[in-house]
Amino acid sequence: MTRLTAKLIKDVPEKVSHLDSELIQKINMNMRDFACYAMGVNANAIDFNSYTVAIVPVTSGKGVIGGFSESVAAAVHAMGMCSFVTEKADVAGISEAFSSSAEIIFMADDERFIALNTRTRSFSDNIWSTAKGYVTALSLAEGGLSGKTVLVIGAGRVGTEAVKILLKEGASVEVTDILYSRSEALEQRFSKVKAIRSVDQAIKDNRLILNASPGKISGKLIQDGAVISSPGVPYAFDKEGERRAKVIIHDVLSLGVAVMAVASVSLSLFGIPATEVVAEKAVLK
Ligand code: 2YJ
Repeated sequence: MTRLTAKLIKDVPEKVSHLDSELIQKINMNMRDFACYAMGVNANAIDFNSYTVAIVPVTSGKGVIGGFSESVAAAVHAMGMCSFVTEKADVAGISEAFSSSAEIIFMADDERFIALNTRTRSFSDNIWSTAKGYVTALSLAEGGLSGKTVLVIGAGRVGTEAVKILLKEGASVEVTDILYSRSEALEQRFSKVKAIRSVDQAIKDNRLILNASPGKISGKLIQDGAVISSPGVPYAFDKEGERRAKVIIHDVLSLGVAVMAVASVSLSLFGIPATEVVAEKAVLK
């Protein structure tokens, strides 16, 4: 998975206030309603104000990313929750979060990014939440995915989760990746998945696209009227692609964080386990 950089996320706190209007225009829902819809819960049943969320900077691996914790805090705050970044990092930061009675603790190293609910002992995961959010956004923008073919670009961790969720939505899935062996592995694992060797040809042939890769996508390849949901960072599209596509849903961090936040409160309120594996089953019951 692509490691975020300070440059990639520098606009997140400022942009998060515009995200609601952008989402309303594209999928007819603001970020909070969208995240609740993705998790299958009623937004009015959650008292967002009553939650205190701490974001703990983590120094392990490649270290703290400038603005990362603040961006997560801004996205959580935009949903109506109280949020703060702990002064200390790592274990000292976790103890600070507990001492401040934070109910939910967001923290990320280079491998995982989780929201831990300290009361329920459950956690939500960024990979699953991002995949769930972007499949849901694609479905909303398209008016349902059942019986339709969706191309997933990128067979990494988000792409793989997206494939699983798309199959549950009743879509047929094509997968393409610059490493063909990765798409092939998904084809072998799931009977309704077709691996496509040529990334360019796959894009030309498909109107519905979930882009979970970090690569650039030439506008020349995009079909007129394409519906695209794109968690991949950095942003993949040029002006021509933007002109041709009916809609491109993309954000660097906030949508995934919004779904994580709702998933992390879902267990206490609705009995929905918020771990990435179990949540998938519970929500779709
Ligand atoms: O606390 C910090 O500032 C850093 N330890 C944050 C590390 C952020 N982690 C990543 O960028 C991982 N690749 C996962 C990010 C998932 C975003 N979709």
